[in-house]
Amino acid sequence: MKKIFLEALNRKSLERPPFWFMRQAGRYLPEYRKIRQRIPTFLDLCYNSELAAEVTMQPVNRFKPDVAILFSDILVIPDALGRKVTFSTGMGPELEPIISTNDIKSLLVNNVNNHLSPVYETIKKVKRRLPEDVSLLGFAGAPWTVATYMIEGGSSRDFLKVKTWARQDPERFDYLLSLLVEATSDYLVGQIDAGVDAIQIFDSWAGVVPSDQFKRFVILPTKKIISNVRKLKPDIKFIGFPKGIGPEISEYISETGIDCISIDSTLSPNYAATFLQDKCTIQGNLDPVILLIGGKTMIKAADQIMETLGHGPFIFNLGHGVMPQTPPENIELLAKHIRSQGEK
Ligand code: 1CP
Repeated sequence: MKKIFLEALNRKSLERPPFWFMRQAGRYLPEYRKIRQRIPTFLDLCYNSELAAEVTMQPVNRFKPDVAILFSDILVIPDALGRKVTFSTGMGPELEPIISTNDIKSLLVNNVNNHLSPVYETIKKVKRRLPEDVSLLGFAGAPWTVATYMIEGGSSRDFLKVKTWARQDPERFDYLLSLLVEATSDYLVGQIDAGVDAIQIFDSWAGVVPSDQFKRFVILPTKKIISNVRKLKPDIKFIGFPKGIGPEISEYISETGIDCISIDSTLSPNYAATFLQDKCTIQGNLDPVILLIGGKTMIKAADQIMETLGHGPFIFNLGHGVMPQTPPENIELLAKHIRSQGEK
């Protein structure tokens, strides 16, 4: 049986777009909250391969998307590198911040495959449970986005510490990024060996990088990861999600070597169809807030996106992650609607 997600990544146009929803597992699902209650911390859940596999399958069972995304987090990389990472409920992630060169030198760059072996177990378990036409997507955070959490010590509003550091001491910042490139490349090769079909690189905070630093801190590290991984895995497909980067998106596509660009909801589908879709597959970009409204408003907005982008290689998705307040029934309705496109 064909995996239409992989066909779209191979630039084929299809009868209906393959679809999945960014952050499709998580707190908005009662079945997720039930499992989460049984486990003391979020990272314990990420490293419990049996439960992580179950949580990966939850949205697949409910919505029948064309893709399952591995249940893990972008911050398992700092955790594997030996930084303290905690997630307290309602607080977001907290990390022991990187301050000095010694902090960088103390990172355990050779610890990744060993520390993250439970994630590889999750992948193997999910592979056994997935229907054969559903693809498994692995992922990692891009070095810039992961570095923001490591230097800020968690989520940030103004990114003051990381931006000051990158401006005042770009060589030292490059050094940190280069270690993240190596660790992330190892991790992604491990995911591919365990069985993922494709990879998404989340650069959720790419949009806060000043334009004169964009090439150095967003494009080059991503390009290096892709070329490192492709040396060992030449056929693997990559999706890039450099959220909020605006017109720099063309350079990101032509320079990094990605096969598919995931666009956020601020970029018009029309722009993507006219200027980007001849260069790579487009993924996106329904505003996740529309999923809180549901009904006709949601279906109309989804139809507009499919009409504009459905003629070329396209994967239906959201512009960013499902919000915790989302009623799962709205996603069920949307999933059914997209699946019905192939039956017309
Ligand atoms: O309380 C809980 O159960 C924790 C909530 C949660 C979940 C369900 C976190 C903490 N991470 C996740 C899972 C997760 N994170 C997945 C797999 C689930 C799926 O997609 O179905 C993925 C792909 C991620 C990726 C991730 N984590 C990103 C990139 C995507 C994005 O949304 O921009 C980022 C930035 C993170 C960091 C993170 N982890 C968790 C939170 C609350 C955050 C964001 C904090 C912030 O806004 O700065």
